[in-house]
Amino acid sequence: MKNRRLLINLLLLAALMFAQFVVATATRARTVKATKFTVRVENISSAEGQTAADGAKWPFALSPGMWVLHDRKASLFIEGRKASSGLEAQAEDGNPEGLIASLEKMHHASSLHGLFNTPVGTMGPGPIGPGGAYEFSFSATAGMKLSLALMFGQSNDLFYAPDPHGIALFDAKGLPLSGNVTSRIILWDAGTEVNQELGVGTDQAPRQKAPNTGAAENGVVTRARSEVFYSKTNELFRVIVTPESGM
Ligand SMILES: [Ca+2]
Repeated sequence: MKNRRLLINLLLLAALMFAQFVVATATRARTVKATKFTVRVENISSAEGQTAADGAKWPFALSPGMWVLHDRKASLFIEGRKASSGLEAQAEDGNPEGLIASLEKMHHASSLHGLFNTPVGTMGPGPIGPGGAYEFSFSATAGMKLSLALMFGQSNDLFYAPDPHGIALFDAKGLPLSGNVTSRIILWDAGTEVNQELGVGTDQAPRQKAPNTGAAENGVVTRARSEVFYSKTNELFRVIVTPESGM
Protein backbone atom coordinates (compact mmCIF):
# COMPACT_ATOMS: atom_id res chain seq x y z
CA MET A 1 0.00 0.00 0.00
CA LYS A 2 2.74 2.41 1.01
CA ASN A 3 4.83 1.49 -2.04
CA ARG A 4 1.86 2.00 -4.33
CA ARG A 5 1.23 5.51 -3.02
CA LEU A 6 4.92 6.29 -3.46
CA LEU A 7 4.76 5.03 -7.04
CA ILE A 8 1.69 7.17 -7.78
CA ASN A 9 3.39 10.21 -6.26
CA LEU A 10 6.48 9.60 -8.36
CA LEU A 11 4.36 9.25 -11.50
CA LEU A 12 2.52 12.48 -10.68
CA LEU A 13 5.82 14.24 -10.09
CA ALA A 14 7.18 12.96 -13.42
CA ALA A 15 4.03 14.10 -15.23
CA LEU A 16 4.28 17.54 -13.62
CA MET A 17 7.94 17.90 -14.61
CA PHE A 18 7.15 16.84 -18.17
CA ALA A 19 4.34 19.43 -18.37
CA GLN A 20 6.67 22.16 -17.12
CA PHE A 21 9.27 21.11 -19.69
CA VAL A 22 6.68 21.34 -22.50
CA VAL A 23 5.55 24.80 -21.35
CA ALA A 24 9.14 26.04 -21.03
CA THR A 25 10.08 24.73 -24.49
CA ALA A 26 6.98 26.28 -26.08
CA THR A 27 7.69 29.64 -24.42
CA ARG A 28 11.29 29.60 -25.55
CA ALA A 29 10.29 28.68 -29.11
CA ARG A 30 7.87 31.62 -29.19
CA THR A 31 10.36 34.21 -27.92
CA VAL A 32 13.13 33.36 -30.40
CA LYS A 33 10.90 33.06 -33.45
CA ALA A 34 12.57 35.03 -36.23
CA THR A 35 10.87 36.92 -39.04
CA LYS A 36 12.57 37.28 -42.39
CA PHE A 37 12.43 40.81 -43.79
CA THR A 38 13.33 42.15 -47.22
CA VAL A 39 14.21 45.83 -47.63
CA ARG A 40 14.05 47.54 -51.01
CA VAL A 41 15.68 50.92 -51.60
CA GLU A 42 14.34 52.31 -54.86
CA ASN A 43 15.51 55.45 -56.65
CA ILE A 44 12.27 57.07 -57.86
CA SER A 45 13.83 60.41 -58.85
CA SER A 46 13.10 61.90 -62.25
CA ALA A 47 14.93 60.36 -65.21
CA GLU A 48 15.15 63.96 -66.48
CA GLY A 49 17.51 64.62 -63.59
CA GLN A 50 17.95 67.49 -61.14
CA THR A 51 18.81 71.04 -62.21
CA ALA A 52 21.99 72.81 -61.07
CA ALA A 53 22.19 76.61 -60.56
CA ASP A 54 23.69 77.02 -64.07
CA GLY A 55 20.92 74.92 -65.61
CA ALA A 56 23.02 71.77 -66.02
CA LYS A 57 21.15 68.51 -65.44
CA TRP A 58 22.50 65.81 -63.14
CA PRO A 59 21.02 62.48 -62.05
CA PHE A 60 20.21 61.80 -58.39
CA ALA A 61 22.03 58.61 -57.35
CA LEU A 62 22.56 56.60 -54.18
CA SER A 63 25.77 54.77 -53.39
CA PRO A 64 26.24 51.24 -52.06
CA GLY A 65 25.48 51.13 -48.35
CA MET A 66 25.15 48.98 -45.27
CA TRP A 67 22.47 47.85 -42.82
CA VAL A 68 22.66 46.84 -39.18
CA LEU A 69 20.21 45.45 -36.60
CA HIS A 70 20.51 46.73 -33.03
CA ASP A 71 18.52 47.04 -29.83
CA ARG A 72 19.22 50.43 -28.25
CA LYS A 73 21.05 52.94 -30.47
CA ALA A 74 22.98 52.14 -33.62
CA SER A 75 26.73 52.71 -33.34
CA LEU A 76 27.26 54.20 -36.80
CA PHE A 77 27.53 57.83 -35.65
CA ILE A 78 26.54 60.25 -32.92
CA GLU A 79 24.82 63.49 -33.90
CA GLY A 80 27.06 66.44 -32.98
CA ARG A 81 30.24 64.32 -32.83
CA LYS A 82 33.07 63.80 -35.31
CA ALA A 83 32.43 61.05 -37.87
CA SER A 84 34.44 57.81 -37.71
CA SER A 85 36.75 57.05 -40.65
CA GLY A 86 34.25 54.34 -41.65
CA LEU A 87 31.41 56.84 -41.82
CA GLU A 88 33.68 59.29 -43.69
CA ALA A 89 34.35 56.66 -46.39
CA GLN A 90 30.61 55.90 -46.62
CA ALA A 91 29.64 59.58 -46.85
CA GLU A 92 32.46 60.78 -49.15
CA ASP A 93 33.14 57.80 -51.38
CA GLY A 94 30.06 55.57 -51.04
CA ASN A 95 32.17 52.83 -49.48
CA PRO A 96 30.43 50.96 -46.61
CA GLU A 97 33.32 48.59 -45.85
CA GLY A 98 34.80 50.65 -42.99
CA LEU A 99 31.48 50.75 -41.13
CA ILE A 100 31.15 46.97 -41.56
CA ALA A 101 34.74 46.48 -40.34
CA SER A 102 34.08 48.48 -37.16
CA LEU A 103 30.99 46.32 -36.42
CA GLU A 104 33.10 43.20 -36.87
CA LYS A 105 35.74 44.62 -34.54
CA MET A 106 32.98 44.95 -31.90
CA HIS A 107 32.06 41.26 -32.53
CA HIS A 108 28.62 42.29 -33.73
CA ALA A 109 26.95 39.05 -34.98
CA SER A 110 27.59 38.66 -38.70
CA SER A 111 23.94 37.70 -39.37
CA LEU A 112 22.87 41.10 -37.99
CA HIS A 113 24.67 43.38 -40.44
CA GLY A 114 25.68 43.48 -44.07
CA LEU A 115 26.38 45.63 -47.07
CA PHE A 116 24.40 46.12 -50.25
CA ASN A 117 26.30 47.21 -53.31
CA THR A 118 24.83 45.43 -56.33
CA PRO A 119 21.80 47.03 -57.98
CA VAL A 120 18.88 44.64 -58.63
CA GLY A 121 19.24 43.10 -62.08
CA THR A 122 22.95 43.82 -62.47
CA MET A 123 26.04 41.64 -62.11
CA GLY A 124 28.29 43.85 -60.01
CA PRO A 125 28.61 46.69 -57.51
CA GLY A 126 27.56 50.21 -58.48
CA PRO A 127 25.38 53.15 -57.53
CA ILE A 128 21.64 53.30 -58.31
CA GLY A 129 20.43 56.08 -60.59
CA PRO A 130 16.81 56.87 -61.45
CA GLY A 131 14.82 53.59 -61.66
CA GLY A 132 17.53 51.55 -59.92
CA ALA A 133 17.09 49.60 -56.68
CA TYR A 134 19.01 47.74 -53.98
CA GLU A 135 17.51 44.88 -52.01
CA PHE A 136 18.71 43.04 -48.92
CA SER A 137 17.19 40.53 -46.50
CA PHE A 138 17.76 39.44 -42.91
CA SER A 139 16.03 37.61 -40.08
CA ALA A 140 15.09 39.57 -36.97
CA THR A 141 13.45 38.86 -33.64
CA ALA A 142 11.17 41.00 -31.46
CA GLY A 143 12.86 44.14 -30.10
CA MET A 144 15.32 44.52 -32.98
CA LYS A 145 15.68 47.81 -34.84
CA LEU A 146 17.01 48.52 -38.32
CA SER A 147 19.53 51.17 -39.29
CA LEU A 148 21.10 51.69 -42.69
CA ALA A 149 23.47 54.18 -44.28
CA LEU A 150 24.07 55.15 -47.88
CA MET A 151 25.55 58.14 -49.63
CA PHE A 152 23.88 60.98 -51.49
CA GLY A 153 25.98 60.09 -54.56
CA GLN A 154 26.62 63.55 -55.96
CA SER A 155 27.66 65.22 -52.71
CA ASN A 156 30.89 65.81 -50.81
CA ASP A 157 29.89 64.05 -47.60
CA LEU A 158 26.12 63.75 -47.32
CA PHE A 159 24.56 60.45 -46.35
CA TYR A 160 21.14 59.03 -45.60
CA ALA A 161 20.39 57.15 -42.38
CA PRO A 162 17.59 57.01 -39.84
CA ASP A 163 17.91 58.69 -36.46
CA PRO A 164 20.39 56.56 -34.40
CA HIS A 165 17.42 55.05 -32.51
CA GLY A 166 16.73 53.17 -35.74
CA ILE A 167 13.49 51.81 -37.15
CA ALA A 168 11.68 49.37 -34.83
CA LEU A 169 11.00 46.17 -36.78
CA PHE A 170 8.19 45.04 -34.46
CA ASP A 171 5.40 46.87 -32.68
CA ALA A 172 4.56 46.51 -28.98
CA LYS A 173 2.51 43.36 -29.72
CA GLY A 174 5.44 41.77 -31.56
CA LEU A 175 3.87 42.19 -35.01
CA PRO A 176 6.43 42.78 -37.80
CA LEU A 177 6.80 46.15 -39.51
CA SER A 178 5.52 46.32 -43.07
CA GLY A 179 5.49 49.11 -45.67
CA ASN A 180 7.06 52.42 -46.60
CA VAL A 181 9.53 53.77 -44.02
CA THR A 182 11.06 56.54 -46.17
CA SER A 183 9.83 59.25 -43.80
CA ARG A 184 12.21 57.80 -41.18
CA ILE A 185 15.28 58.40 -43.35
CA ILE A 186 17.19 61.65 -42.72
CA LEU A 187 19.81 63.45 -44.86
CA TRP A 188 22.96 64.01 -42.76
CA ASP A 189 26.21 65.91 -43.34
CA ALA A 190 29.17 63.88 -42.07
CA GLY A 191 31.11 67.12 -41.41
CA THR A 192 34.25 65.70 -43.01
CA GLU A 193 34.42 67.62 -46.29
CA VAL A 194 33.35 71.15 -47.27
CA ASN A 195 30.13 71.08 -49.28
CA GLN A 196 30.05 72.15 -52.91
CA GLU A 197 26.90 72.59 -54.96
CA LEU A 198 25.17 69.19 -55.11
CA GLY A 199 25.42 67.39 -58.43
CA VAL A 200 28.23 69.48 -59.91
CA GLY A 201 31.05 69.87 -57.31
CA THR A 202 34.46 68.84 -58.64
CA ASP A 203 35.44 66.96 -55.44
CA GLN A 204 32.25 64.87 -55.34
CA ALA A 205 32.45 61.10 -55.78
CA PRO A 206 31.68 60.86 -59.53
CA ARG A 207 34.19 63.62 -60.41
CA GLN A 208 36.91 63.64 -57.75
CA LYS A 209 40.41 62.59 -58.82
CA ALA A 210 40.65 59.89 -56.14
CA PRO A 211 38.68 58.75 -53.08
CA ASN A 212 38.90 61.09 -50.06
CA THR A 213 39.62 64.16 -52.21
CA GLY A 214 38.29 67.58 -51.16
CA ALA A 215 38.72 70.35 -48.58
CA ALA A 216 38.56 69.02 -45.01
CA GLU A 217 35.62 70.39 -43.03
CA ASN A 218 36.76 69.31 -39.53
CA GLY A 219 33.13 69.39 -38.44
CA VAL A 220 30.70 67.06 -36.75
CA VAL A 221 27.74 64.97 -37.94
CA THR A 222 24.69 67.21 -38.38
CA ARG A 223 21.31 67.08 -40.07
CA ALA A 224 21.79 68.62 -43.55
CA ARG A 225 18.99 71.13 -42.97
CA SER A 226 20.64 73.85 -45.09
CA GLU A 227 20.38 71.68 -48.22
CA VAL A 228 17.27 72.10 -50.35
CA PHE A 229 17.23 68.28 -50.72
CA TYR A 230 16.80 67.86 -46.96
CA SER A 231 13.01 67.92 -47.33
CA LYS A 232 12.86 66.13 -50.71
CA THR A 233 13.65 62.55 -49.69
CA ASN A 234 10.15 61.32 -50.51
CA GLU A 235 10.53 62.53 -54.11
CA LEU A 236 13.96 60.95 -54.59
CA PHE A 237 13.77 57.41 -53.27
CA ARG A 238 11.70 55.11 -51.12
CA VAL A 239 12.54 52.41 -48.61
CA ILE A 240 10.03 49.56 -48.37
CA VAL A 241 10.17 46.90 -45.64
CA THR A 242 8.39 43.61 -46.34
CA PRO A 243 8.14 40.81 -43.76
CA GLU A 244 7.81 37.28 -45.13
CA SER A 245 4.31 36.07 -44.34
CA GLY A 246 3.68 32.79 -42.52
CA MET A 247 6.97 32.75 -40.62
CA1 LIG B 1 30.15 68.50 -45.48
